[in-house]
Amino acid sequence: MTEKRTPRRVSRRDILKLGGSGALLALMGGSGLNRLLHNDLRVAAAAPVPRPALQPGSSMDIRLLATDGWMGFPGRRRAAGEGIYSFGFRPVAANETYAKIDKLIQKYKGKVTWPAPILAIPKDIDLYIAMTNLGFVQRPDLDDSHTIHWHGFRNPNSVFDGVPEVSIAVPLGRNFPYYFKPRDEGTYMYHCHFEDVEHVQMGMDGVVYIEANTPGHAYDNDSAISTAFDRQFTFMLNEIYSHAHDNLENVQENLWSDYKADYWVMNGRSYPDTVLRDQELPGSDFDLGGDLYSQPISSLIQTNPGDRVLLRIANLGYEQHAMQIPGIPMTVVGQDASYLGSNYYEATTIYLGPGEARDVLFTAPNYSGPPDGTDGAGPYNRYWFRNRNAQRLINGTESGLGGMLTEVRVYPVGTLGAQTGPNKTF
Ligand SMILES: [Cu+2]
Repeated sequence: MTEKRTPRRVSRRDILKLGGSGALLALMGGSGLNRLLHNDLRVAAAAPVPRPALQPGSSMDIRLLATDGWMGFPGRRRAAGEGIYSFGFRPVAANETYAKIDKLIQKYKGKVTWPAPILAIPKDIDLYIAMTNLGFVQRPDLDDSHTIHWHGFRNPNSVFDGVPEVSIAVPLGRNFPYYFKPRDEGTYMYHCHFEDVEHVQMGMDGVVYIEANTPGHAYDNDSAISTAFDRQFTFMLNEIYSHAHDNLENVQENLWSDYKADYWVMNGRSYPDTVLRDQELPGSDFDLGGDLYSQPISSLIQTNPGDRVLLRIANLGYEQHAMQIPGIPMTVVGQDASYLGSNYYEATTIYLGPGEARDVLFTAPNYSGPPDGTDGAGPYNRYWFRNRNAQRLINGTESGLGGMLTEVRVYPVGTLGAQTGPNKTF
């Protein structure tokens, strides 16, 4: 930062880089302070994930890798070389949590997943999320930093808040361990906050929720309206402005004020891909031996009659979305990770602005034949969980139904066993 340069225009990207490199600290304090802080950060980054000794079960280690890759949609299949270029966070297997960065680059660079993994976090634990910036295969010229910003989280210290202008960003090829102490249960979202208009639209976002201490409830102390549930499903709502993705892939400038989405997605897929189970997405075989996909999260809702179904819905698109399940009334019990208590409301349409979340419960109706379809679990009645705006039920220029749409499948009594995890389909 001390080298002499010819003056040039300083972009927003440059300012963010300064935040990530510690130069911001130099501006704020003396050089000795800066050296101390900067060196400490380097030591922290070199260690796997620094943590104090803790009781077993009271802490959790997660590692997320930031990189790029391609996503597949109807009309834009990766197998046809037409995937949509994206950025994102992907998880690593538990035995790779402490792996060296060069190994991770070899194995995962360019193998993005979208959305970022669902993080289901117990309340009151010590949570460590190590984020590693692997860089981009398609854009080696972009040395962007990344951050993790946990949207709506009450963070006592901005160091771990991930807003690069007032905090730390993770430069290319580096690690940073984020620390969180989740005390307020509910549904949140997390995303990269570096060049955030671009990086969020490019795919660096996911759902994180804090589990209540009361098993099977979305919130503790929920006497005003029960939040008990039998099954839960998370939904990350987004739109895709594919023109911007194509511009980034091809090193073209992009005018974000021209934002005009042409795909509308839940959990990184548009209908009919949304109803496929975890490993059925077509054209997804370029990834790691075919057992992990770039868009691994199914949006299919499967339930027995009478089950209480919890929908954790978050919106990190740039449009407001209005969601409906025609034929099934919904009860909104939580909003932006807060229990609504006696302010809960019944609704046929759920409105979510950008950055908003809702916890929604419904009781699955009875199964009444004849079936609307049959899948591996058996015959079912079908309901639609969809955006009420028909112009968002399309895929680009493809004909037919698509977009922000999935199915609720209700089977005869006793068909499904207990759910083993959020969004788990059978
Ligand atoms: Cu980023």
